[in-house]
Amino acid sequence: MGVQDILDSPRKIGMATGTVVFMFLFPLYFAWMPLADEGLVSGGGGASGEWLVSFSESELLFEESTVLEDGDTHMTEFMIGIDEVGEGEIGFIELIVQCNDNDDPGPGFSDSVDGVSDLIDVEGYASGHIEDQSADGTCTGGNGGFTIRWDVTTNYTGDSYSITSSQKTISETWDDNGLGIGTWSATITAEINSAPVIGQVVDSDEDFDITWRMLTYEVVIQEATMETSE
Ligand SMILES: [Ca+2]
Ligand SMILES: [Ca+2]
Repeated sequence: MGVQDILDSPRKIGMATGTVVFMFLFPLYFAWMPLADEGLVSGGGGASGEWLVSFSESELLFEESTVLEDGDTHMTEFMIGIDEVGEGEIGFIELIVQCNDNDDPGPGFSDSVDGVSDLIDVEGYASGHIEDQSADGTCTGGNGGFTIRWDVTTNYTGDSYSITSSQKTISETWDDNGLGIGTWSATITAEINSAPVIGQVVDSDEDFDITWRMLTYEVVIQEATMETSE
C-alpha cells in the first residue's frame, strides 16, 4: 500500500491529517508538562509557588500487658495491613515498653527489661530501609522501660513548614513508598532483682505494659498566604 492508496479519498486524507496533527502535538504536550509542573510556564496544575505544608495525623495503638519473672520472655506482634494504613502514609512506628518496679523496700534492686525486634515480615526489611533494633531500660523513675522508633517515611517529624516548590515534588517527598506493611514483632526479656531479705522473696516479677503505636499522616498543601505589612 503506497501513499497514493492511503490518500485516495477525502476521508482518508482527513484521517491522515488528523494523525499528523496528533503526532505533532503529542511530543509538544509532553515537552510542556514537566515545565508546567515546575512552574516554569503558567497554567499548570502543579505550578511552583510558596506552599504551606502540614500534616493531618492519626494514630493506631495496640496495647497489651504481661507479667514476667526473671529471665522470662514475651513476644509481641503488631499487624499492619493496607486497611490499617488507609489513605495515609506511615510516618513512624514505635514500640513502647513501660514498667515501674516498686516492689523492693528502698532504692536499688531495680528490675529491667530489654527488647529486640524481628521485622523479617515487614515490607522494607529485605531492602534495608527498615532495620531491626534493640533497646533496654530499668524500671525506675516513674517512666521506666524503653521506646524504639522506626521512621517509615524518612525524616518524618510532622512539623509544618513553608517551601517554594511544586506540589508534585512535595507529594513525592512525603511518601512511605508502601513500606511498613506486615507483622512487626519483638521479644522482651525481664530481669528481676530482689532485695535480699532473709526468709522471703521480696520481688519475684514485674508488670510490663507494651504499646505499639503507628502514626499515619496525609499531606496538606496550601497556598502560603502573603504577609502584608501595613
Ligand atoms: Ca526489683
Ligand atoms: Ca518487680
